Amino acid sequence: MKKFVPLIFSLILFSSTSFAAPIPLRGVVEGFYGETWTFENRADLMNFCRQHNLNAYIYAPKDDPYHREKWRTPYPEEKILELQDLVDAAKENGVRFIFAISPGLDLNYSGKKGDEDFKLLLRKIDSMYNIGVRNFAIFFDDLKDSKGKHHEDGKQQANFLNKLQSTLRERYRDVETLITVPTEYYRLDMVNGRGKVNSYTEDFAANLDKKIIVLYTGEGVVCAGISEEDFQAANKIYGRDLGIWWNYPVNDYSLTAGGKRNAKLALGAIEKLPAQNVQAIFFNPMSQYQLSKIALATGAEYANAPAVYDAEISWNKNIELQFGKVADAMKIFAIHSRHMENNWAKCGADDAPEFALEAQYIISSARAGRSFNSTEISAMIDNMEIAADILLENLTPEILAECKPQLEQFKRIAQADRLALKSLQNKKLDPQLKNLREEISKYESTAILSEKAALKFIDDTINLLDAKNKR
Ligand code: LOG
Repeated sequence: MKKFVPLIFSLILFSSTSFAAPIPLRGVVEGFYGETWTFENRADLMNFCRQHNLNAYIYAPKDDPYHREKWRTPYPEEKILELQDLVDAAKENGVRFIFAISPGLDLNYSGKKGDEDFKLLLRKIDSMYNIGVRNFAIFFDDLKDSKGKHHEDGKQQANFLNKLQSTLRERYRDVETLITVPTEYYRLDMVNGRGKVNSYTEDFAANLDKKIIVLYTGEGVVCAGISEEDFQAANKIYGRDLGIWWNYPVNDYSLTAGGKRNAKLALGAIEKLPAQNVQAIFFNPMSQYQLSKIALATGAEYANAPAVYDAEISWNKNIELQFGKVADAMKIFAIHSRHMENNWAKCGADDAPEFALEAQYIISSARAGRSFNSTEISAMIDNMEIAADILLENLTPEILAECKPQLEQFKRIAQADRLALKSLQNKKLDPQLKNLREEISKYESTAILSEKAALKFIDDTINLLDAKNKR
């Protein structure tokens, strides 16, 4: 009997590794454009990572000049001290602190200038090693010119990384494997229209040391999901299992006409990611730190058990954990602000699908001149306004600072929805509705939400009743 115990154990172990094992490297990449997180945010994140069993953080804020634009310039002393605190906090919480440099804008790969740049890069890495960093990443993303073309040589980049990897190994025995993001970092950019792999990617993949971890973002930069097939197709191109840089809940591309970033909050769950063979996953968050925690907490659950992860259950649970008494109000708000979409990006579940369905039913009934039942939508609208008020009154100042414009906009939208419903019931446009819609437009330079649900209901109503009035 005794003999069977280890056998049973290894069977259990085996099945758990294949079905519910965590992704080995899992965490957050602070990799967005615009206002960076504060050092307090980052220190708090280390704690959050421990609580949610995330084990890595990549420091790669695009707008830290010393990370990208002025990558050659050493950090000033006070920044080094701040980073030192962070590295210590990471260690205390069991989080790998991965320091990334993005030198691609003007890096020289060869000749005398190449040697010089290599030395300067090592100098930067040394300064981080001295404060305890043992993990490094070199990123080559976003090097396209205004015509959308890049001029990178895949072989040159790969050799550069290989040389850095071997130099670091010789210099420091305890530095871990490099992580990189290639210049063609999403699958549809790696291949031409006929599906043939581009020469850059072919050269980069063929020459890069097999141990170096390569991150990619899926089929596109910001995409709705990565199916098992998508993932296998990308792995095939690279001849290795890729890691994932997941662009949700990042919202730096949610630009308004006024050029402001972060107008829409991504408050949904992480969803639609592969369940098998993922070796590394990093979630790129919003500049709004506290509110990124909803998606990040769900992402942590995914990363710890990809095969059994359920986005909706996780989303509900984590909002309850994070928002306690105001969780119900938060859910009502967040469901209207989770889908991110523009002409090149699409991610996150649809906003308020139940509202959208009800609204569609009412609009089509009204258009056909049929009567309709408005009990459901009426209750939803009331709850939206109540939720906005509860949150405006009860959220902590720090969280409120991240979403006040959006909450106020939510309230305006709810009020306009009520007027829209009334107009449809009376078969006559309430004169206030257009004013309210203009007011909402005015604030759209800072706050966007529910474009295809609660906001659409207002526009659909105006279009319908305006057209009727004109006839
Ligand atoms: C950037 C990233 C940015 C994100 C979303 C990668 C690898 N790089 O288009 O810094 O936050 O998209 O806008 C990116 O995703 N490039």
